[in-house]
Amino acid sequence: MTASEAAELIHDGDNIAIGGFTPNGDPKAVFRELSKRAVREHEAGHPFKVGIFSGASSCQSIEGDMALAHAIKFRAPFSTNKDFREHVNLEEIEYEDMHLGHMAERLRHGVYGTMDWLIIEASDIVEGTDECRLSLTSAGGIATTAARLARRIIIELNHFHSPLSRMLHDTFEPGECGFGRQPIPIIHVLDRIGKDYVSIDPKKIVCVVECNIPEEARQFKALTPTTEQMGNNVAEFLVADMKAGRIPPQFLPIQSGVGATGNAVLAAMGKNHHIPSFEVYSEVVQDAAIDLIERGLVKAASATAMTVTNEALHHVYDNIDFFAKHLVIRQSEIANSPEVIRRLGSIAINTAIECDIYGNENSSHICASRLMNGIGGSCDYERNGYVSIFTTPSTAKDGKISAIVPFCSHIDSTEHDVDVIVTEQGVADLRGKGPLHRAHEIIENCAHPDYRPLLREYLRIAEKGHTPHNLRAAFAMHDTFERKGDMRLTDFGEYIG
Ligand code: 0RQ
Repeated sequence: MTASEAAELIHDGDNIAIGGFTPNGDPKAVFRELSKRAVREHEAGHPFKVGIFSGASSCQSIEGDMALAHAIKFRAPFSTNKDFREHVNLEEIEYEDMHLGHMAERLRHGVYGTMDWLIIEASDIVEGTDECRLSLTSAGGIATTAARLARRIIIELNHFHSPLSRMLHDTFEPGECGFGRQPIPIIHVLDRIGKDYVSIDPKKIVCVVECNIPEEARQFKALTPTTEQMGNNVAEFLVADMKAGRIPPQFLPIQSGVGATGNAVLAAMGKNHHIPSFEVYSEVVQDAAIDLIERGLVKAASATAMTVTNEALHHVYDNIDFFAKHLVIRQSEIANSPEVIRRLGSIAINTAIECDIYGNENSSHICASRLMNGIGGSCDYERNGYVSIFTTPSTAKDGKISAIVPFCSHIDSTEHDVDVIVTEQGVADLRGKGPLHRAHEIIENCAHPDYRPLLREYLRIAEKGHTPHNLRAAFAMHDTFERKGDMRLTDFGEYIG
């Protein structure tokens, strides 16, 4: 079928599960037609909105164009798309921002109702009478579970990918809770415990759409002195922890989040001569990780997606025999499993929008109300990691916003799940410290010098207690930014009289 014929099969109100994870490995051809169809339906006065369920964020052709077409009724579990966020913040789309590691289980438990469709990208299909074996492309996501649960399946056979992509995959679905569920038997980063394909009931396959479409991968922002310094600070902190005997000499697997900062942190670790070659157990590998694998600085990597540029992806395909020995792509339920993260002792490194002086962290909302992206897999890793690190530049928007605030305007990882905060200014190690000790550490080591006097003043006006706060002034810096456009203009006197 053509992509537009396939798009005609979808009905208003349908729930669509998709393959892929981040902008990589997503089906693109049918959604490019579906968003056009939604516009036509709306012009003709017909309602047309669908639910979209995935492993993580997706690409412009899916959540961006469908949001612009006013065609998303519900979306979970993550997004990094500007158009999508705009329509969520207009209260047009219901979006559940949730842990990526829980998504497959929620689908199994029917939390989102029936999945009318799975639209999935493949690099190859091996047909059989009882089973079709589908080779995934650059991501694992929720493919195995969604293929089993969806009523009907559309496969995009995308020749942009190498059919050999299959060599990277390990698909495994855990048993059901309450029925003697077995442990997930991953002991080492590269352990393979499942199949290298997704098994599909041929009766469910409605059509195959052939295409040749590059990934809609983002280009990474170039390293800046700030991101490089944050990367160096993380690397030096980890070296000191290794010297102190808290991290064993063979090191522990690293998890590094999405975005420019995550990429910069990994690049800085690769440059630090005191860090031995290490392993990665993460939800995504970005370009920096691919480079480090090739240079032998990363010995083994496990992820649920290659969130890489098209150049890096083809480099992997061209050298698949090498990369298949060093990289495995899993289902997100396994990559983000608390059990496995805890067993391996992953060091979690994710990016915050803001942290407060007691260590609470916000990675999803701007000034409380407005969605940025979401939590993604950050809490899966931060809650269960061996050491839980959040990085953030100390300021945003040319210094008008401090990333260290008295109280986070939205909280994703609580102070109990945050061990270390790193900015370009320095490192606050919060382990073994009470709230006031933490506050001094964060203000003096991580806040930008422009904001340290304000944050010290906040502590002075806070009511005495275990975690001192002043309820009238806790959001004064945010409020001042909203009213005057610069947090540096905060006058706590205006709030406490
Ligand atoms: O805005 O794009 O207009 O310049 O946020 O910030 O500094 O470019 O950094 O690309 O690493 O993104 C937290 C959003 C950071 C990301 C976040 C503005 C800033 C800029 C982007 P512009 P940077 P990054 C998931 C793992 C989710 C949690 C996570 C993210 C834009 O890393 O989505 O890591 N994390 N999950 O100016 C107002 C502030 C701000 C601010 C930054 N305090 N107030 N704006 N910005 N701080 C992995 C998976 O699950 C796949």
